[in-house]
Amino acid sequence: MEHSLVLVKPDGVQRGLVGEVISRLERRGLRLVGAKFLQVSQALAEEHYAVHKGKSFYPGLIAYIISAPVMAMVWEGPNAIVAIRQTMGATRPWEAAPGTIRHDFALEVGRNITHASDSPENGEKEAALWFKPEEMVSWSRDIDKWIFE
Ligand code: IDP
Ligand code: MG
Repeated sequence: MEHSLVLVKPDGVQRGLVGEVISRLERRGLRLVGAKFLQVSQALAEEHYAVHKGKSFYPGLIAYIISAPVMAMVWEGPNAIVAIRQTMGATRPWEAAPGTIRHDFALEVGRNITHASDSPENGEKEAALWFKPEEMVSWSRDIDKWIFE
């Protein structure tokens, strides 16, 4: 089962879209295993976005992610990485497919509502960066057999 770190970023929180994002992931069939609402520290922001260090948008990206609280979650499911990024839509909202979160709620790449891990390896890495093992819940749902083949 793959894991993905999902963030509702400061713009999504300020715009009241936490429930919308959670609702879409729930309806997709993904299973929530961890969640917390927090103000991101400079250190966590820099570690999370280390891969983008040196890029022109990096300073703005760090300022954006620490500017207000975020909703951080770990979701799991078969093919969770690809499925969740598909539900989020393309990074640049004007390239996101209709029906995706970034299409339906965003216009600018620097205000694109969500983060989702981009590979199974990064899903595990990011989940471990944001959550302690005891903050994640291993559970099964009664409807799992109707969603997981
Ligand atoms: P992703 O969030 O879809 O994985 P990445 O390429 O990993 O996209 O970029 C991380 C985040 O950095 C994006 O979600 C977006 O908020 C921001 N970002 C990426 N490219 C740009 C840009 O060209 N200008 C401003 N912000 C950007
Ligand atoms: Mg990324």
